[in-house]
Amino acid sequence: MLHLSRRHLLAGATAMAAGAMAPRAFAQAPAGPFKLDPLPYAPAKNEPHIDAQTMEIHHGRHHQAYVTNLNQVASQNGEVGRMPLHEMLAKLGELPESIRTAVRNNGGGHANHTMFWQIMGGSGGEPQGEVRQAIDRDLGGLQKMQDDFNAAGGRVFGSGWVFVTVDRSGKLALVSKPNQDTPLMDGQRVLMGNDVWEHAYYLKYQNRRPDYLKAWWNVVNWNVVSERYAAAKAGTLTI
Ligand code: MN3
Repeated sequence: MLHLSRRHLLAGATAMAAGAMAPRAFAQAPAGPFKLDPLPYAPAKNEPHIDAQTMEIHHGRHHQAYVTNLNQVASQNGEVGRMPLHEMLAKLGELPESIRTAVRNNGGGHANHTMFWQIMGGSGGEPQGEVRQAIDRDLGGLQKMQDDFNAAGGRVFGSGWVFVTVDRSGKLALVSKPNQDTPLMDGQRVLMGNDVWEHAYYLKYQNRRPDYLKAWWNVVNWNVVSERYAAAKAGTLTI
């Protein structure tokens, strides 16, 4: 009996190893056209404010799922993936109704998280230069902007995001969205944003979303935010 169990275990392990070496076994999950970029830094880079395990699960499983689901939709609908993601999200109403919700949720999720990883991995502090001037001019200064941003994030009922949008003239505004909606769906551009889904903070902060919102500023990469601001004014910022 023991011998049999051991043989079964070995057979199972062999099959798993073979499966891992044979990607064709997973051909039902299309590889593109959408791709999950690796995190631009180690998962522990945002410690202690955002723990490494949260980063790994959030990027490798949650974001991966949005990409996988979006590719699934694309594999059945030629028009999905033929235009850039930000354009498709701005034209959701032109997509067939049967796939609109799937593209909204998974395309929004892909765009939001792609932005999110970019603007983290820094060491917080204060922004400099033009983006700082814009924060002072349009959002009442850095402290007020952070307070208002955190308050808006705290008010999101259930899952969603809080964003700072930026227009072609460089003007900033604060906006929150439910689920995986994004200002891209309104034809706007996102300077930066924070994810207030529980999966973004629950392991470390449990129900204390305000603590997470406050701590998150310690990992913002203001250099990347400044680059996004310059790109927005140049008309080259997409997601
Ligand atoms: Mn998320």
